[in-house]
Amino acid sequence: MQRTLVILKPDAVERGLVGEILARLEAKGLRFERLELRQLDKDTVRRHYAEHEGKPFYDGLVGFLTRGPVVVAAVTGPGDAVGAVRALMGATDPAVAAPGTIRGDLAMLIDENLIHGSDSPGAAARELALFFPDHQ
Ligand code: DGI
Repeated sequence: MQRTLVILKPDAVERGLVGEILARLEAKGLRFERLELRQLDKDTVRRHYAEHEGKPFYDGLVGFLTRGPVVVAAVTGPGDAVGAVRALMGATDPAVAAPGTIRGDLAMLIDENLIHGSDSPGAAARELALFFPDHQ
């Protein structure tokens, strides 16, 4: 079993796509150990996206992730759960994300690309500790 962190970003909540996106993850065989609607604060988002600090889109990204509630989830599954979520998400830029993926089917803009999934097992461990510090 492997674990990963998923965030359904504010655009997913605003557009009423939470059920659709969670259904895709569930149908793949992934399960939710923790699942919570949460308003993120800027400090948490800055730490989560620390690797992007200083880039031109960083401030906009922090503003976007804090503009309304998100769904945060600790997701698990047999085999490569990290890779499974990344494959379902599709490319970062929805303009080039493949049809059949969440971003490819449901989004248009890189600034509002619906979903975050950890990009490696190491990142997953770090991000799960940040968002669910009491989760073993
Ligand atoms: O893991 P991803 O979300 O696919 O991509 P990432 O970790 O490289 O970037 C995190 C988020 O930052 C991404 O979902 C959207 C935003 N981002 C990344 N690169 C760009 C960007 N936003 C803009 N406007 N321009 C970029 O080049």
